[in-house]
Amino acid sequence: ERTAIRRALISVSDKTGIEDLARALVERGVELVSTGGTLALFRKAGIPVTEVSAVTGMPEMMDGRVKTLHPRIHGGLLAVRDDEGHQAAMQEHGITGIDCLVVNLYPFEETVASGADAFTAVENIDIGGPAMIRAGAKNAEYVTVLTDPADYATVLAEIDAGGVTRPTRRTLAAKAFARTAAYDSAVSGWYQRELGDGMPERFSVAGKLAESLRYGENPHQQAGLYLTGDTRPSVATARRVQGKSLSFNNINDADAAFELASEFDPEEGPAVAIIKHANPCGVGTGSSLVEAYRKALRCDPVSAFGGIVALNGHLDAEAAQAITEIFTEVVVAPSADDDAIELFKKKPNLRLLLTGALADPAAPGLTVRSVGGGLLVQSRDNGRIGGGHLRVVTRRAPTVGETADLLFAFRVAKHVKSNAIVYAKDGATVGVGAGQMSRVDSSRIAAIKAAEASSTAGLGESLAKGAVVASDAFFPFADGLLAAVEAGATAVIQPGGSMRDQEVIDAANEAGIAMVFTGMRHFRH
Ligand code: 93A
Repeated sequence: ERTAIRRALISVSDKTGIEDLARALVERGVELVSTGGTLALFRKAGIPVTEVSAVTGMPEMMDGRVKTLHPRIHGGLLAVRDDEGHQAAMQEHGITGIDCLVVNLYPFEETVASGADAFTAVENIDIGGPAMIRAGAKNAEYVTVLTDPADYATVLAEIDAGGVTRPTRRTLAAKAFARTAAYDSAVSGWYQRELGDGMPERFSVAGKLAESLRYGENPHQQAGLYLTGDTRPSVATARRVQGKSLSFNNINDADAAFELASEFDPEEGPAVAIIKHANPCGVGTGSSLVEAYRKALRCDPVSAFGGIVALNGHLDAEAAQAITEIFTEVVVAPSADDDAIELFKKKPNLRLLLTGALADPAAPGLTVRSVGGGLLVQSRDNGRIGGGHLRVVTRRAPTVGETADLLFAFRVAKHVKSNAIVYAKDGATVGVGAGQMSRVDSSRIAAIKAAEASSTAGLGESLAKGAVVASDAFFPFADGLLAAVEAGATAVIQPGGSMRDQEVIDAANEAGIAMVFTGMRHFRH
């Protein structure tokens, strides 16, 4: 069951650990064959190696586009060693078996992530590498395929123990095909982005397991975090500065928190979002992060316990201090002061994630969710409503202060599970109604939350008094709006577009409140 390695082809872009591996193989009597750059490195290191062109009898040509694409290489990888016909073909055409293939690919994903132009991206689509990987992996019965430096040591140890075992060859083959699948899906994804917004004819998702998670949404479910290769700032790719690993739910909530905080341009001032169960239980803005945090916390301090906090700016010690005053699971920020990091050390259970920068809320991209038997794919909700999009539909127009709060509330509502109703005042949420099957229930819940927050804060009247209200979708009837009016709201923002818009507008006029339509809906399920 163990296969001996007599001849290895090495062709790598990522040269990590390659010199040591090559040397170790040569010491074990293995003949090495290599392509241009890899060969040059070995020659320089004094490691004996045959150039691939000496094997193929053809020069590497077309700027390296054709180096290993040759029957002497692919025959050597694909030949069934104990098949007489295959043996005869090898004899006849001067093909020698390749028992071990060490290949990693042109760095296409990294090239695209660095913002390279289309020409450079295309030049970095590896053709010969994946072809060899697939050939070797198809013939895993005889060939050992190494696509990851992390596996070099295992294979060397097995060679020393008498040869590479069948389970290892098969495991490496599975990994090899996963790599070429992910690679092609990265190429296809890039191409689709180049082409624009339309939905692709085929959609594949490929990710690399970054971390096995302790369990999924519930303890009886298995789970893992897979990276798609998208290197834009995100929770999935963030650096964990302290604390134990994150759970499935933590990652989901931290992602929601980070995406929401990223809606608020730091140039317009600090903003903080506190998330529980993927919904914001408070969002605040202010002249400092600590002020923004305190305003966010005031909205629903009970739910904020054990929550996830995301900030739109560099975490300072003052904000860090305030955050540690209640139990918080995870804090996400683009970056943090040493003082803040030092302060968090006193709370070893608190996880700090640094993303490097904020996410671009207007960026294009696709979102995926699985349904039985398929995948639902859509372009991400990168719609953003600004002052210029608002259409005043009531007799009274909102004041300047109301308008600012209306835009703030609508931006928050985009990140609240539907049906979403958000009350806001002075740049902070004061009541959030999320995830109800009826809009009027969300409206009532938001008002109740506002009243609770007020009494917790020791205020005489509800924070909903004089607040504004955002609704993620139109009010189908006047009742949801009336619930808001009853609670004391003075202005409303909603997409509009209901058959009964006029009824709702009439109710608003009667109550003397201002209402604006955005023309854009922000469902989120
Ligand atoms: O341009 S290719 O698609 N054509 C090929 O025939 C070929 N063979 C190997 N790219 C090809 N490779 C790739 O070259 C390997 O996958 C590896 O990433 C890279 C190593 O090149 P070098 O040894 O010249 O640095």
